[in-house]
Amino acid sequence: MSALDLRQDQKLEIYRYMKLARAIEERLEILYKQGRPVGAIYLGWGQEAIEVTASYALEEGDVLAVTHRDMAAHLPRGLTARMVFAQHYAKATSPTRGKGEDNYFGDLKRGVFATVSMLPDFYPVIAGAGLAFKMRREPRVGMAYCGDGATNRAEFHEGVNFAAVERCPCVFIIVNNQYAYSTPNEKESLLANLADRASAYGIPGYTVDGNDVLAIWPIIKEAVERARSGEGPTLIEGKTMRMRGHAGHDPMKYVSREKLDEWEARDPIKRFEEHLFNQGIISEKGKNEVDEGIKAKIEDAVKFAEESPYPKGEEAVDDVYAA
Ligand SMILES: Cc1ncc(C[n+]2csc(CCOP(=O)(O)OP(=O)(O)O)c2C)c(N)n1
Repeated sequence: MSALDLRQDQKLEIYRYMKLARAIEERLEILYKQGRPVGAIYLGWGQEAIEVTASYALEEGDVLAVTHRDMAAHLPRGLTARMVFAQHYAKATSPTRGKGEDNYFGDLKRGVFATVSMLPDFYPVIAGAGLAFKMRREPRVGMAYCGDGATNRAEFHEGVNFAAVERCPCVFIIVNNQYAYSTPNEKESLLANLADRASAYGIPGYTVDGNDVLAIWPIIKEAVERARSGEGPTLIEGKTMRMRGHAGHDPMKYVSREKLDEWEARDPIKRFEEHLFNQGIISEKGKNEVDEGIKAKIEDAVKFAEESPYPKGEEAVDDVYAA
């Protein structure tokens, strides 16, 4: 067995993170409709395989920078359901201590940069983090995520090109969920595979089924190791589908029922669960235990968020920087 094969315990961990992400979003969607969170919700429902498997390949000391829809990617880094709900409620106990809402948060102690709104500004930032690691001769890796739409912005080009030229230890993930808000892939780019752009930067690029943990893992793992051993960055596109609107207010009328049904049949959690059952890695009893554990975690996290205080007025400008 090589590092490119997932061990059973790793498979179970990825499975738990994916299910936790889905359960968090299921509850967030309900709470949003009840007007409980203070801001928007950007769900990554349906994207859990690429979201979780990519960041799971990082190690302690590595850094991760993700965007508005990538809550699931935070979980393998140790961010908790309590943090996610407290953040959406803008409570004093949240990672931004009530100064932000939705997925605009991070935790430097866990190597996760706090998300910024502008897309894909984390590509150049991660290139910079990679350059710092290289200059300090630290065996650390930086990973950035962005969506398919974001790849058409200048920062994407600047970030990937700089990292390529400087051989920065970076892994760039494109979560291709078919749409940028209501704009479909074919109106964003003429390329069938966005990872083909890698050849323009002289680096390896891979397009992978973003709903298949087993297909994603070896490609990401190899890219992380490649970066760590000084061979430079890799661009990886995971093809997936956003199964909810751009944000909570969007009924997604621009996507046909047939298309959603097609992707529903490829649901990443159901597919991975089937694999775990077929391999005897999980039983019905084991699955129920996972579900019960997650249910308890969600109840605890929502209660924690609901009961936490809002920040005090006099803390309004603490840790706030303005130019
Ligand atoms: C530079 C910039 N322009 C516009 C926006 C507003 N905006 C936020 S998300 C989004 C769509 C992004 O699409 P994509 O990159 O495919 O990611 P997805 O939302 O599908 O996950 C837009 C236009 C932004 N955040 N930054």
